[in-house]
Amino acid sequence: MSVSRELSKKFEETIRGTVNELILHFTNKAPKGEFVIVLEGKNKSTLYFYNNEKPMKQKIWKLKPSPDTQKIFELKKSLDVSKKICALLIDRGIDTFEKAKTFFRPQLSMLHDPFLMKDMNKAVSRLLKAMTSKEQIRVYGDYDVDGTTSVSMMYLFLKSQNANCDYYIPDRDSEGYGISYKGIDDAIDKGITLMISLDCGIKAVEKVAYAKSKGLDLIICDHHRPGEHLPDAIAVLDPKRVDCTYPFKELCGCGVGFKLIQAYLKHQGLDESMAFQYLDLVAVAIGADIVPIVEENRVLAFYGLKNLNENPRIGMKALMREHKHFGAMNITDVVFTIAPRIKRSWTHEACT
Ligand SMILES: [Mn+2]
Repeated sequence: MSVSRELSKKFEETIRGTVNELILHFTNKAPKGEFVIVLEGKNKSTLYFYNNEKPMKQKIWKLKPSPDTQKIFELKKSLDVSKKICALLIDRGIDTFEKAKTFFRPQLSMLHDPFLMKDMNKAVSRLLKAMTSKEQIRVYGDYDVDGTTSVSMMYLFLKSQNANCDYYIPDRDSEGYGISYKGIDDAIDKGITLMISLDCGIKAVEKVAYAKSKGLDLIICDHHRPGEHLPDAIAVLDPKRVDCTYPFKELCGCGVGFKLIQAYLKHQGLDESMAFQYLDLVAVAIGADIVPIVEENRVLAFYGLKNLNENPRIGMKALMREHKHFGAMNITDVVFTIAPRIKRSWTHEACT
């Protein structure tokens, strides 16, 4: 018996029931020749069909063992909901009354202190300096949904605070993703002295150094994983920085920008709730960027959807106009209705 046959036989022997049927279903469809099955991860398996040319990869889901019945019983007693729901909650780490309350009733007071984010103090003082001395500020984004909603949010906020600002979204074809030399040169030509990058910038080490040499300061708001070196910006806000102890790592770019707004308001002794009007934009970014909707993202998305449903801004209203769904918009509607329309706008622009 060949190695691959032996492996597949072993695999089939170790699994039963539905999963086994699934495997048989796949194996029936497998191209002629031998196949190898490789197991990976805790809850996910990966099947490789080998057909002497290219391995074809498919993923299947393995069933997680049911949670402990005693645990289910205890949670059922405190929540008074069905056993099935209790089991699903425990599966997701929600195993106490308090955790369930947080999950079902997210509160804006649960949002973390924005100053817990590394460099937030530096970002706020530089922004404040630019605001008080009426410097020209540029909001620099990305062409995807997270990037455009971030720019929209930051631009609207700065304008509401009477800032001298403009915005810039790079052209996908000629400039590509992230901070571009063209964007920097254009900013310098226009007398801009502070640029806030959103959803990009964490890896722009050379470009940020170039901007600095030309007298253009940068505040970076990003959520991508940093490279080996951080750019030499005035402030680098990114919860994925290894030296950032911010308690939640999964914010989207718009979420990081939102934290800067929150911090600015807090620092100025202004009502933090002024930032909450932008949560519709944050919710759209959360949905479109597929960041996990847990913890702080869940609070942001919950209240963002509330804004979208109860008091949509004019642009969002227009994007939702053709929406045939009855009842309230949920995050899936956002992903399949609003996000593609925002995405379409830059593809469209690039075609004209
Ligand atoms: Mn993003």
